[in-house]
This record gives sequence, C-alpha cells and structure tokens, in this order.
Amino acid sequence: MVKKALITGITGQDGSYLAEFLLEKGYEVHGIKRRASSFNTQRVDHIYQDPHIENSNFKLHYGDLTDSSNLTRILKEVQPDEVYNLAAQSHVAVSFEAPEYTADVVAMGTLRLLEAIRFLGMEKKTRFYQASTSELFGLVQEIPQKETTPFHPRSPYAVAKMYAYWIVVNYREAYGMYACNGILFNHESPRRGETFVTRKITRGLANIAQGLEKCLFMGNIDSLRDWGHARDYVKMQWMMLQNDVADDFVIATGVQYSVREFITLAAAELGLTLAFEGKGAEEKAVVVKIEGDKAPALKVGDIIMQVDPRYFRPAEVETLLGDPNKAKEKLGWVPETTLQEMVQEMVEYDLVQARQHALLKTHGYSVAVSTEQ
Ligand code: NDP
Ligand code: GDR
Repeated sequence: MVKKALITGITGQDGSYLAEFLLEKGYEVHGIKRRASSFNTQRVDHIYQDPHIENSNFKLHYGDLTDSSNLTRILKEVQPDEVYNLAAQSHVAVSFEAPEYTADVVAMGTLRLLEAIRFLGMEKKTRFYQASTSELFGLVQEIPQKETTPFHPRSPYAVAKMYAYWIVVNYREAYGMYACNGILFNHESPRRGETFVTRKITRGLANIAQGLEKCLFMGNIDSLRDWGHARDYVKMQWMMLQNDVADDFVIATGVQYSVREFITLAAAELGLTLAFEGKGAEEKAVVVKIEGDKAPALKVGDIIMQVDPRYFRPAEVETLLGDPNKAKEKLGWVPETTLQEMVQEMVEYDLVQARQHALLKTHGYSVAVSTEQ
C-alpha cells in the first residue's frame, strides 16, 4: 500500500523539501495551499504534476488553517497516514505586528487539525508531526537547550507555538494519538523566505555585489543562533513519525554563530573582507579587501551593512544553542551540512539571481528587485 502524507505549509521552505523527500520515498503527497492573488507555488513548481494525469502522486488542495470545515473535508478526502503540520505565520518580528492572526493560525490552527482528526475517528490511524520551535526556549534557562529545558517564549509567535506544543502532548496523552513535536532550531536554505536573517544577508549582499542595492540594514547582529540546513531537518521530521513510540525531539546542530559571523562568512563567499566599526545601533561593516570577480560593483571603503534600530524586536531571543543528542541516540539522526557549506550554497544561488537581474538592467530592462527587509 502506498503511504499518504498531508502537508500543511507545503508552499513554504520546509514543505517543499519535505514533499520532495516523501515523493522519493514513494509516498502519495497531498499539500494544503492558500488562495493568493498571485502564484505562490514557486517552491514546489518543479514537482507539480498535472492533475489530469491519472495516478498523480502529488496533489494540492486549497485550504487554510483558520478554516476547520475545510481542514475536516480535506482530511476526510485524503485519509492520510501521516500529517505534517508546517503551516504558520512563521516570522517572529511580524508576530508582534499581527499577534491575533499569528495565534489563530499557529495555536488554534494546530488544535483545529488535531480535533478534525479526532472528529473523523482517525486518531488511531493518522500520525501527526507538529513543527515546534527553539523559540519556545526564548529567554534561555539552560545552555545548551534540550527536550527537558523549561520554556520561556518571548514573542506572540513563540507563545502561540507553546500552546501548539502542549495541545499536541495533550492529544497524545488523552486520546493515544501518535503525535510528536519536533523542536527545531533555525534551519535555512536557498528557499528560505527573503526576510529571515540568513536569506536577507545572502540575497542582500549578492544584490549589493552586483550593484542592485547599496546597503544592508540589519537589526541585532549580536544575536546567536544554531543554524542547520532545511534539507537535513525535514528528514528528521519523517524519522520522528517512523518510530515505535511518539516522542518529542530537539533538532539542532549543536554549533552556534552570531548574525555578525554569518555576515562575515557570506561576504567571504563573494570575495569580500569586512571590518566592523562602531557599536550597537551605530555599527557598520566596511569593505577592506576584494578578491575575485563576484563583486564588480564594489570598491574598498564602501559601507555595505549598517545597523538600523527599526529591526530591533520588542523582546529579543539573544542566544539559542541546541543539544541534538536525543535525536542522535534514539533515531540515529545527525545533521549533514555544515554552516559553511550552507552559506556557500545560499550565496551561490542568490548570486545567480543577482547576476541575471544586473544583466537585464544593463540591457535596459527595468527589474523590480524587492528591497523589502
Ligand atoms: P515558511 O514561512 O517558509 O512557510 C510557512 C507555510 O505556511 C507557507 O506554506 C505558508 O503559505 C503557510 N501558511 C501560512 N499561513 C497559513 C494559513 N493561515 N493557512 C495555511 N497555510 C498557511 O516556514 P518554514 O518552512 O521555514 O517553517 C515551517 C514550519 O516550521 C513553520 O510552522 C515554522 O513556524 C516552523 N519552524 C521553522 C523553523 C525554521 O528555522 N525554518 C524552525 C522551527 C520551527 P504561503 O506560502 O501562502 O505563505
Ligand atoms: P528567528 O529568525 O526569529 O530566530 O525565527 P530570523 O532569521 O528572523 O532572526 C534570527 C535572529 O537574527 C536577528 N536579526 C534579524 N532578523 C531578521 N529577520 N531581519 C534582520 O534584519 C535582523 N537583524 C538581526 C533577529 O533579531 C534574531 O535574533 C526563525 C523562524 O523561522 C521561526 O519560525 C522559527 O521558529 C525560529 O527561527 C526557530
């Protein structure tokens, strides 16, 4: 029997990698996508199948985590063996601007899905994966953070994810559902949303190197994160649902870098050596050396990064470092990609895009390079 998976958030970074992974494993993959006024399936277009094809093993359904009747209908129709709940308003800074919507999608959305599974009598058949987060640790109580570290969420997003975490545990305990939390630390890729810090840096610096933008405006660059590659992390999402017993796992690399170090590494991939000058809200990065031909628009002395307090958060999570030992011991999972390899992959991808835009621009075509940060 072919296994069926239903992925919410399939059009996002993780959803696209997970869909690829499950298709390779022979699954029939169903995804929920939101109605938008323009195409929003770029990340899964390469695996899209014409719905007219008989026996298509990749199907998209219109839906939204704020709509329980729609979720119930899709679950009833698909009858999935595994549900991966990845959909979220996932931007921490945006959650301060839209706290109620964030709570509705992230907290209530998770409850709606679990309750729909129970209502349909599928709680003993369907396994459930919840995209939990290191943001739960927030104001950290212990370094490194592991499954037993107390939570102290620091944003409307993290507080909503905390409800989702506990409602998953509750449905497991109350109804015997196979439901797991993957407490994932930050994970990135060339498919990362453009306003998360890593992609903002790789894309912004590539654009600056090609003369499409002048300067990167950043928030708290002292912030410390444990960054892994999304491709490695979706594998673990699947592994968690193949275990004998449902359990919760921290997924991390166990290595920590600052945002400033990430900027330095990304600049180095473009042949740039930077010097950081000033402190706090006055800090800037100046180009002090240029090697190779990846940054034709720059010269020594250019300021290419400036801190802008506009990007400081009302409450910050200063430091996150995960302990992935439980995942290693119980499931045999280890991250495969180093930060340096990931930075290289992301910069290379963004440089190709930037070169293409720069070429169009020199030939007189107007290119809309969004500089939204
Ligand atoms: P993305 O922001 O890239 O993707 C989020 C997905 O959720 C998109 O497909 C989005 O659709 C969809 N979505 C948003 N709102 C709704 C809604 N109301 N109804 C249905 N779908 C909706 O996130 P990631 O792929 O990076 O992360 C996946 C999950 O993992 C998220 O839940 C995130 O909070 C969590 N997480 C992520 C980490 C990371 O470092 N990436 C770390 C820990 C947890 P659309 O494309 O239309 O916007
Ligand atoms: P985070 O990721 O908040 O950890 O949430 P993000 O990349 O947005 O920020 C990481 C750190 O970088 C600092 N920072 C900036 N962040 C952004 N976005 N833009 C900036 O200009 C900037 N300058 C500094 C932030 O303040 C923060 O400290 C991500 C999301 O994917 C969540 O959904 C997920 O749950 C967590 O990771 C784990």
